[in-house]
Amino acid sequence: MLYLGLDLSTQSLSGVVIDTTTGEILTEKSLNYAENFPAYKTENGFIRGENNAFYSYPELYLETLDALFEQFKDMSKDISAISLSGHQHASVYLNNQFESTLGRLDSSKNLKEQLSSCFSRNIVPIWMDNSTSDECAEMDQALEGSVSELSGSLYCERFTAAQIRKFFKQDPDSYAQTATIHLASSFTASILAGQSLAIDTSDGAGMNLMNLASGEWDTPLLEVCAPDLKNKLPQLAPANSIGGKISPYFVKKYGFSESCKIVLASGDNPNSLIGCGAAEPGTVVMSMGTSDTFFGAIGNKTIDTKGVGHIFGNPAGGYMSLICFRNGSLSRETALKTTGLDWQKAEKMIAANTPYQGENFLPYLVDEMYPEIPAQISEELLNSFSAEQALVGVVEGLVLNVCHFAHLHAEKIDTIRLTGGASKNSAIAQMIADIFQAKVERIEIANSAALGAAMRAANAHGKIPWSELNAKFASAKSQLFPRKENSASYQEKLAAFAKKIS
Ligand code: ADP
Ligand code: XUL
Repeated sequence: MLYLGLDLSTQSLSGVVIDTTTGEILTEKSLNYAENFPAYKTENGFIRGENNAFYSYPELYLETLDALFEQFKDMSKDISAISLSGHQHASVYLNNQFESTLGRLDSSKNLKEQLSSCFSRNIVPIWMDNSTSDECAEMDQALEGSVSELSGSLYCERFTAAQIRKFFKQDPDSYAQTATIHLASSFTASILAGQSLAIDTSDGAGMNLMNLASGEWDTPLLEVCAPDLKNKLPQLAPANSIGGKISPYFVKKYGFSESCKIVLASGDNPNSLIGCGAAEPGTVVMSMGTSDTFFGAIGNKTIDTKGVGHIFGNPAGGYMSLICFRNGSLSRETALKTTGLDWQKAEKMIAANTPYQGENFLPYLVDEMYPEIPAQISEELLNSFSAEQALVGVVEGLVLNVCHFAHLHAEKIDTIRLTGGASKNSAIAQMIADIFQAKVERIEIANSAALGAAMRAANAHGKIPWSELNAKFASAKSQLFPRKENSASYQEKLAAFAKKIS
C-alpha cells in the first residue's frame, strides 16, 4: 500500500511516498517557494512586514500544491491515503464562498484561479510573527494568567489567538466577513478533501484557544480573543481521523483513485515526532529546520512549562512538550553567507574547529522568543570576524542555546533523534552529540514531518501499528557517539553560556 505525506513548511512544500508492503521510502519531492515562485517576492518563503510582522500568501500555497502534484502523477493512482504537515500556528482566513467553491472545483482550471476569491484576508500570518505583544497582554489580563493551565502555553505572539485578535482589531470588517479560520495544515487538507475539514487536536494545541485537557474549544479562551469566534472555527478532532475522500479535482487532474482518503493534517512538530519514531516517551527530538525545536512525547502528563515551553498533542495519543527557537537555519545561513562558503565546505570547517577555541558570543541574529532575548549580533558584526569565528561561533552557540534550555525540561538526555534540513550536516550532528554528551541518531530522510504525515496516513487508513511503521521507516540509519575528550570543554562553555543569558 502506498501513502503520501505532504509537508507545507515555512520554505517549501514537500511530499514523501512510502510503501508499507516493502518498507521503502519510494520518493521524496520538494518545491521551494522562493526559488520556484519568485513572483511572490518572498524571502525564504515569507515576507517581513512592519513592526515584526511576518506572513506568507495562501495563493502561493495553492500554486505550489498544483505544481507539486504534477510530480506525483506517475504513482498517484496507487496512493491509498494522504495526510499533511503544516508549519504550526499560521492561520488562513476564508469567506463564506470557500465551502461551496471547494465542492465544485473544475479540474481544467487551477486551484489559485478558482479559490482566490475565497479569502477574507490575502495573507497568512506565520510562526515567525512577533507583532502581537499588545494582544497577548490584553488577553492575559482578561484571563488573569490562567492561559497556560487551560491551553498548555502562555500567550505567544506567534500563536493563532494573538494573530486572530490583531486581525479583528485592525480590520473588523474583514474579520466579520470571515466565515472560517483554518490553520495552514487544516486549510491544505481541506483543499485536498474538497470540503472544510476539522483541525486536529495536536496542532490545535498551538492556538491558545483549545482546552488541552478536553480537546475542545475553550469558551473563556475564545471570548477574550475575538467576537463570534466559535462560529468561525472548524470542529476539533483527533489527528488519526479520516476527513473524507480526495476531491474529484485531484482525481481528474492528477490521476488519484476515487477511493484515496484524506487523513486530518497536523503541525510540523507533531508530525516530526511520529516521523522520527519518537511517539513513545523516552526518545527526544531536535529539529533543525527554519526554526530549531526540541521536543518529546510526555504521555498523559502536563508539565509546568516555566514560561519557556509548550505542550501540544501527540498525534499517537497523549501529549508532547516542545521548545522553539527563532534563531535556527536562517541564522546559520546568515553566518554561512559571511564566509562565502557552501554547506559542503562549511561542514569541513566546522568539523576542524570544534570545540571552538575562541570565546562564545550569544548567537541570536534575530530577537529570540522564549525567553525573550533581543538580537545580540548582526551580519555586519559577523563580517568583521574571521570565517571560523563567524560560522562556528554561531553554529556552536545555537547548539549551546538549545542544550541549555532543553535541560530545563529533561534532566537526562541519552539519545537524540536529529531531523530537519541542517541535520544533514554531520559536523553539526557530531557537535550536538559532544555538547549534549548524548548519542545522536538520524533516520533515512531529513524531512521527518512529511514522513510522519505519510506514517499517520498509513496508521489511520491501513490500521498499521506504530511499532511496525517505526521499524520500517523510522529506525536509526546513522549513529554518532559523544566524544568524551570534548565533554569538559563543553561543560565549561555551557556554564559560561548560562551566565551570559542570566
Ligand atoms: P522547513 O521545514 O522549516 O522549511 P527544512 O527542514 O527544510 O526547513 O530546512 C531548511 C534549512 O536547512 C535551510 O534553511 C538550510 O539552511 C538548512 N540546511 C540544508 N542543508 C544544510 C547543511 N548541509 N548544513 C546546515 N544547514 C543546512
Ligand atoms: C513551533 C513553531 C515552529 C513552526 C515552524 O511552535 O513555531 O517550529 O512550527 O516550524
